[in-house]
Amino acid sequence: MNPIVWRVEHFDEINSTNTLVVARAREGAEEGLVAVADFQTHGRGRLERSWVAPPRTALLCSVLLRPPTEVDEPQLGVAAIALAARAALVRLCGVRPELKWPNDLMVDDAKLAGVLGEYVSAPRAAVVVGIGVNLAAGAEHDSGATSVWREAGVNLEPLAVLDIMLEELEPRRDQLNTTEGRERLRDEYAQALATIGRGVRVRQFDTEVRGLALGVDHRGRLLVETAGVTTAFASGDVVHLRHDEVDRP
Ligand code: BT5
Repeated sequence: MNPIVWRVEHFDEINSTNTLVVARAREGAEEGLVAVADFQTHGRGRLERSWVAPPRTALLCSVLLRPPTEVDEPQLGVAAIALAARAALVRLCGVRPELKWPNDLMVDDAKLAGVLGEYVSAPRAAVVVGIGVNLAAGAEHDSGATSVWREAGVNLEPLAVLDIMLEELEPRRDQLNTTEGRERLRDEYAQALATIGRGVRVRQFDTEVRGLALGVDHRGRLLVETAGVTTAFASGDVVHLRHDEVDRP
């Protein structure tokens, strides 16, 4: 296993760390490139949504991974960085967010962090995973968001969180490289996902499915059972249903 060397590039201001790292991936940059910014002018969520954080209130970073070619979608990379961020927060301040499939870190139904995974196919397969973690007061985007400050009353430095998160990402990045490793990563992901075992509504493009989230498969796709039929979702927006909503059509 090749040890990874993280090469961190720090920007005071940038359009989006994901946009930069995707561009570098297309230029052939090696695995391990990390972009971190104090502020993003065009922070991106999924599906053209925006990610908003005032200057220096959040960890805003993106990482370039080059897993083997059988990993041809970003979801396991999303899992790896979400789990690494969660482990870093536990170590630094005791906050243990739950993961919500596909890309949220949540505390009591409020969004603490979001992950954006992008797959780049040429010139060589790459997965770019970016994460925004709300740290200081003011990072909370709206009433559905929270921050480490709000949850734990501590001010964490973005670069200190990045350091520990990269330390935690290293073994999970190794796992991405082998079939057995990916199984272990999948198991850790399934354990951390509050989505599993819940009634869910999954919206993908213009379709909506309601069912029971059974688990995640070896590619990190969400398995949802509806009327005896199991569907695997590679992407989508998920709503966790309340227990009293589960059986109603
Ligand atoms: C995400 O998308 O949650 C992915 C967010 C990824 C952000 C990181 S920051 C570093 C890197 N560079 C980038 O340009 N992006 C990545 P999604 O699940 O689509 O959620 C987007 C929605 O989250 C928005 O439509 C808002 O409703 C909400 N939102 C925006 N800013 C937020 C914040 N700071 N905290 C909580 N929710 C926020």
